[in-house]
Amino acid sequence: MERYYQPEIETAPREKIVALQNERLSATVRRVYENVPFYRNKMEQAGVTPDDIRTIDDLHKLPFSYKQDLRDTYPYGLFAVPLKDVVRLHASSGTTGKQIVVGYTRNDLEVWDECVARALTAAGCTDEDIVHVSYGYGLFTGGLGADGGAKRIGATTVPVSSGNTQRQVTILKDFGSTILCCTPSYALHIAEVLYANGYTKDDIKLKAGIFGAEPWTNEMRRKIEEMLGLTAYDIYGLTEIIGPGVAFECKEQTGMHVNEDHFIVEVIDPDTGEVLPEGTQGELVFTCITKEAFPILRYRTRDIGVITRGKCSCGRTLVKMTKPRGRTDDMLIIRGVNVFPSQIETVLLEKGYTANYQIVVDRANNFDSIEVQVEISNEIFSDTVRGLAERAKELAAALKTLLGVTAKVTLLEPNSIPRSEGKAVRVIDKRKLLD
Ligand code: DLL
Repeated sequence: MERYYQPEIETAPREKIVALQNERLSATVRRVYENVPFYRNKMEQAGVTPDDIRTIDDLHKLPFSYKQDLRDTYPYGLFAVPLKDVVRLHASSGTTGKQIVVGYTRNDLEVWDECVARALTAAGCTDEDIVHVSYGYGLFTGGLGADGGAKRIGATTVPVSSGNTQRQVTILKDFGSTILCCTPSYALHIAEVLYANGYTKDDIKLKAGIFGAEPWTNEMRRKIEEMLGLTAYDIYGLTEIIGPGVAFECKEQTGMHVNEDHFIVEVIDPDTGEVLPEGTQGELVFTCITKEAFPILRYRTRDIGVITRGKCSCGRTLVKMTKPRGRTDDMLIIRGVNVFPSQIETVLLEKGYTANYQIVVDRANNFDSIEVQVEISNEIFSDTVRGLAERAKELAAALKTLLGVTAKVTLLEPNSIPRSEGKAVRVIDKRKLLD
């Protein structure tokens, strides 16, 4: 039985990882300085030369990179190799703005497969598994990323891509898939369609799910685990760094191990740019140290998390990042109070509601309003009008206690919120249209 566990890296003593990072960082910085005018200019402006970057302690001297830099140099301005050496392009449009493009050499794809193979292995995948990939295939990195990792392990890959949920259910059942890869919101939708067809978790063979690409709470995790009868693992990544596989969860399910031999992670204060100590919440910043085509330096992800280096019961020594609780640009400021959609999700699921919800934010007469729309089950829906009003009141009170702001609650009939086949849209911020 084959897996893809690399204890020489994954459980390496800290000194070994640091030595590897020092060597790879200084080589990467030199290479981009010599090959990418954008980095050379930025470093010159900051008064830094490659000779100044010898170890990871020098990292803070380098300027940050931002999504806007990718837009300004669109399409190929940040590539560090000639286009003829690039064998794959991926792109991401994001929710707003112009799309960004990244490139991979043959070796970059090998590195990527390795990162995802480690993630799948940590979730128990071997060459005997059937891996059902419902992340979208195409320019989005989810589908081909998961696919490459499964292939590296030698598992049987089912490249379904996203969409046509009825067919997903048939394939899961008929092919006997044991591992599901998709966004957590789509996993929940697949589960709904499974049950709507009269089946249960006993009719499928899934044992693990590798879910990521969007924020999700532990309450959502338990819901998916219960409905699909599997263990749900988190996986993190972003197009600009490599795609899925930057960090992955192990059996302990208390955060994700960063593939530190390929990426250096820092946590910074998003307002001042100052590097924060381990254990402090801040914005995650990544530096690629093995990528050839697109080795981005100190990339500001806007994801908010915490990193910790405590001992993990799985034996891995790779630093752990918490589930990103959201993005700096997802955080809603309602009448001065910071609210993350993930906090609302926690309350909804704890109170027994579905994870089919949407948050509508608006502004009238300079007063922000927030409305939480959530679907209720068929049983609750058949309750009396007074019963429903009571429920809405109770939920509003629970939200007020947790968030510190008053939210309007609207209970919706089952199946009224559009289902996601990829990243779920949780927030509709009408204020943006007013600005
Ligand atoms: O979402 C890559 C990916 C594909 C990751 C499949 C995991 C699984 P982008 O489309 O560029 O890439 O979006 C990256 O998604 O900055 C986070 O805000 C968010 N994100 C990704 N994984 C997680 C996660 C892919 N596990 C952006 N938890 C990132 C929370 C996540 N947010």
